[in-house]
Parts: sequence; C-alpha cells; structure tokens
Amino acid sequence: MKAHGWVIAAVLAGVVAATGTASAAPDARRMLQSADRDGDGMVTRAEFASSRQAVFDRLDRNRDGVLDGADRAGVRPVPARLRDAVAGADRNRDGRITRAEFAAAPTPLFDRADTDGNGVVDAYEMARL
Ligand SMILES: [Ca+2]
Ligand SMILES: [Ca+2]
Ligand SMILES: [Ca+2]
Repeated sequence: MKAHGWVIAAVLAGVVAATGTASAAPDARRMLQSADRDGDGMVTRAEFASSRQAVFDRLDRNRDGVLDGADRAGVRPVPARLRDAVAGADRNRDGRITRAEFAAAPTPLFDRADTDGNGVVDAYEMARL
C-alpha cells in the first residue's frame, strides 16, 4: 500500500529521533538527552514518552491525531533500510498511525539504554551508549 510506505517514511523522518532505532551511539545519546525535560541528567520512561508525543505532534501537520497521507507535505525521505524500524507502530496496517498506536510502539532505544531495566536512563547508562 502506497500510503503505508509514506507514513513509515514520515515517521522515520522525525521519529527515529524519538525511537532511536537506527542511530549510532552518539545520536542515541543526544536523543535521550533531548528527552530530559527537567534537566536532571536522567530520562524516565515518562519523559521519553512525552518527547515521543512531541514528535508525533510535529509530524501530524493537520492536527487530527492521525499520521496519514494528509500530513505528507514537507516530510523528508528516509532510507529504505530504516523502514522496518517503526513499521510496528502501525498495528493494524491500515497505513495510518494514530496517536495511541504511536504511543504504544516499541521503544528500542530506551530499552537498550536502560540496562538495569529500572525505567530510568541515568547518566551512567547514558554514558555507556
Ligand atoms: Ca529527567
Ligand atoms: Ca494528521
Ligand atoms: Ca536504568
């Protein structure tokens, strides 16, 4: 489905930043740091989720709560190899990604960074990325 392909591309364009799936370590660290809303040097899962929602809002240009063909304008193309990274966000494969689907998508970057699995990426874990 054509629409599906572009949504994936759209999500990746701005959202690899939030999910961090395809990035090298320094990028991953920068993304996590940018999610540290309260600036305490640690990123909680809640902070990460809220940063991801901000990305959704940026991509959802017409503000209808769904990423689909209507939001296409201005989206940068992304490498095909990155597409699988967020394909999972579109749970029902209808070519649209709702806010809920986006929020529920896997968080590989966070999960990888949080090596002790306590729901917080602290400075030590961040430095080891
Ligand atoms: Ca924080
Ligand atoms: Ca939209
Ligand atoms: Ca941790």
